[in-house]
Amino acid sequence: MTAKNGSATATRVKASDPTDQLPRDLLSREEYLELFRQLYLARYFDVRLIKEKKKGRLTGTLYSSHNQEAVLVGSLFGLRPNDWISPIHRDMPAFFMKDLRSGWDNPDRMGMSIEEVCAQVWCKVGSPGRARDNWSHIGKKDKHIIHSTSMLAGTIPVAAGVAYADKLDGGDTVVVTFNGEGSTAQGVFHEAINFAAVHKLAVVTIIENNQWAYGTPTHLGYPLEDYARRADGYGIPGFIADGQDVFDVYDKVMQAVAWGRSGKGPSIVECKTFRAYGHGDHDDDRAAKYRPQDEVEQGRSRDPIAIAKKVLLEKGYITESEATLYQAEGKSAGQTTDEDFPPEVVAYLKRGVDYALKSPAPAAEEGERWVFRV
Ligand SMILES: Cc1ncc(C[n+]2csc(CCOP(=O)(O)OP(=O)(O)O)c2C)c(N)n1
Ligand SMILES: [Mg+2]
Repeated sequence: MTAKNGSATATRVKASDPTDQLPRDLLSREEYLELFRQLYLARYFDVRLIKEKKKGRLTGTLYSSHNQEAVLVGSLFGLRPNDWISPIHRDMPAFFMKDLRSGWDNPDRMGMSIEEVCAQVWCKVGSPGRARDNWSHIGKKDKHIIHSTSMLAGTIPVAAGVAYADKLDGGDTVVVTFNGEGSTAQGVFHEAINFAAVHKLAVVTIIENNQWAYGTPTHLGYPLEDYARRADGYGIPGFIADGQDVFDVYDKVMQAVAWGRSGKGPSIVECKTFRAYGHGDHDDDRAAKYRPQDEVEQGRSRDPIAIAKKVLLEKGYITESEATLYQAEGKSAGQTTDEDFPPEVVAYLKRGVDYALKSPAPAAEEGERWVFRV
């Protein structure tokens, strides 16, 4: 049994030979610090958009990933540039955080630019979706990002297809799909993972178990405690990660990725986390009523930035005074200031926001583009 949103380390099926060494043990001090910096970046993206909307400079619904940043950062960090991902509504930072390790400002890296993602959020001409939507209905084939869809779990069959094609071509890329725990009840979730298991496809299904699917709590969505047990039905590994601990997420996802890359097939990684706000910001007020206050306080008490900071301190990778420099942890968007984040993080987002604000909206005639008449 694992605690809800607590430290969870059990692996139901061993994916690798027993060894004392964890994937994180191979990371350098600089890589630890980069993981930490990326947590701030994902948090600041969220905070900044909420503030822009409050200022009246942004419209459209925001689906916050606040408190779930370790799932995104830890899952993406160890991927190769050519690996594929399929993010959904909860994972907006993933579009620009994919392959960030190849250089935040590297134009050739295999991820979207911060300018593109901000243009998408502001519905401007430079947006991948050409202003048809302000959020995650985007993808980019040449950057190996599968187009996101609103149909929950709908990208897993596409991921299986991509992995199948790559396998037929003799490749060894891995496809990582992101899904909420609620989406695991969809029929297509089972069909796609079953297909991937039968054909031993390198598909890693991340289940972001944030305890809520809109207004439905997990006990009304699944009768067992651990969603990783979905894996049992397909005979594939089901890992459980503490979704608040970026290093634990990294370890589990890297084991799943290694399993897939070596040709052994798909796996599931359940990351136990907690949704900080409403389903989207339109739901914030309702969520404050349908979720008990003490549950929310407990769910938000283990901030991924604070947990990573403690690890860095223990390892001697940062000093006590460096640890107090930026203090975004434990604060909701309205409680933070730019001083709570590293200046390079603030500057990076500013670049995207400035680009979006000064970009024009697409011409009205564009509305007919991609509209097909019969
Ligand atoms: C097939 C399908 N059914 C219902 C919806 C409406 N819907 C959108 S998000 C959502 C909740 C998703 O919960 P979960 O999968 O846990 O992801 P989370 O939002 O918690 O990250 C629902 C019911 C949908 N988009 N697609
Ligand atoms: Mg959920």
